[in-house]
Amino acid sequence: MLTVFTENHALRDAKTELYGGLLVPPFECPVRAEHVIERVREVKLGEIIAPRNFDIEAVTRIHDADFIRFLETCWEEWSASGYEGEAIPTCWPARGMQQERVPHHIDGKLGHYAMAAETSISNGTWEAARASVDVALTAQAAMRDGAREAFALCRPPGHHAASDMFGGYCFINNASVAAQAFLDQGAARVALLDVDFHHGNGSQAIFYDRDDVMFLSLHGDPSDAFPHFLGYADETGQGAGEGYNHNYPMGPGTSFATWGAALEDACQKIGNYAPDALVVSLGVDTFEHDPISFFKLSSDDFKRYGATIAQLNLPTLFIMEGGYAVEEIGINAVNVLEGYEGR
Ligand code: Q9C
Ligand code: ZN
Repeated sequence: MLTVFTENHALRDAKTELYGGLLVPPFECPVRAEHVIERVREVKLGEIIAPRNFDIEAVTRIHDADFIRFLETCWEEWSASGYEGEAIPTCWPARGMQQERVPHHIDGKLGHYAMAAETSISNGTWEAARASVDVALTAQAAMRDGAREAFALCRPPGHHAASDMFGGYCFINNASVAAQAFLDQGAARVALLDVDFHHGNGSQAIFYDRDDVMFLSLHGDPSDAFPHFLGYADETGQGAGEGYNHNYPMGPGTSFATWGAALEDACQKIGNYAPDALVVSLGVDTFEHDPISFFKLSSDDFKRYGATIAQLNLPTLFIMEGGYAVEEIGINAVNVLEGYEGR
C-alpha cells in the first residue's frame, strides 16, 4: 500500500494542552507520526511519497473561507496582541449569546471558531495543518490515478474540525476534504467510516444534510467521552441526509467483541449504500492502553478489523486521526493496514 508522509507535520509542536486544570505537553505530539512512519518502513508496507501542494480551493470546498483565513493569521494576531503564551480560547458564544457576528478581538475570534480549549494554536500550526491536508489530497489523487488503496499519514488530525470550527487537536478536516475530492472527480457516493475512539463531530456536521456521503462513526459514548455534545445514536441525518448518518456510541470498557459487532453492522450499511469509494478516519485511540480513552482493543484486534474492512472490496483511503499510546501507535495503525492487505 502507498503511504503519503511529510516531515512538515513537525511544524505542529504546541507546548501546551489545557488538561485537568494544568497546562501539560500535548498528547497530540510530533513523535506520534514518527513512530507510525517507522513502522511503515519496518514492515515494508510499500512506497512512501511526499505530498504535493494543492490549491486552497480543495479545502474551501469543505471549510468556510473566513475560518481558513483565521487559522492562517491566528498566531500572528495572537502574538502581536502582546500575549506571551500559546493561543487558547477562553470564552464562547454560549446559550442566549450572539452566534453569527465574528468579533474583532483575537479572544473573540478564538471563541467563535473554537469548539474546545485543549487545542492551543502555536507558531507553525497553520503550516502543518496545510501540509496535513496536502497529504490527504495527494493520497486521494493517487487513487484517482489508479491506486486501489492508500494511507495518508496525516498529522495534525482532522475529524473534529467542522466547516468553521477547530478543536480536539484538529484544524482542517482531512477526511472530509478527501471525500469531497472523490465526489468532485465523478464519484456518486462516498462512505466515511470513522473508527477513531472519539466521535467525528466535524465530519458528521459537514455531511449531515447530504446523501452523497454516508457517515458512520464508532466511538466512546458522548455522555462519557469527548466531544460530549454530539455522537448520539439518534442523530441520523436531516433533510436529504436523513438516514445517511450512523452513530455507534459505546460505553467505558468496551471490548473487541462489542466493537467488532458494531463494525460488522456499519460495514453492512456501507455495502448496501454501494459507494464508489471508502474513506476511513483511522484513529487508534481505541487501544486498551490509550491514556485518554476507554475502549479495550488489543494490538491484534487492529489487524482483525483491517481484514473486516477489506471484505467490503472498495477503493479505500485511510486517513490518520488520533492515537496517544505513542509507543504502540505505529504497530496499531499499521496492523490495520496489514490486516486490510491480508498479511
Ligand atoms: N479527558 C483526536 O483523537 N480532550 N482528538 C479529551 C479527555 C480532547 C481527541 C479530554 C481529545 C481530542 C483526533
Ligand atoms: Zn480520537
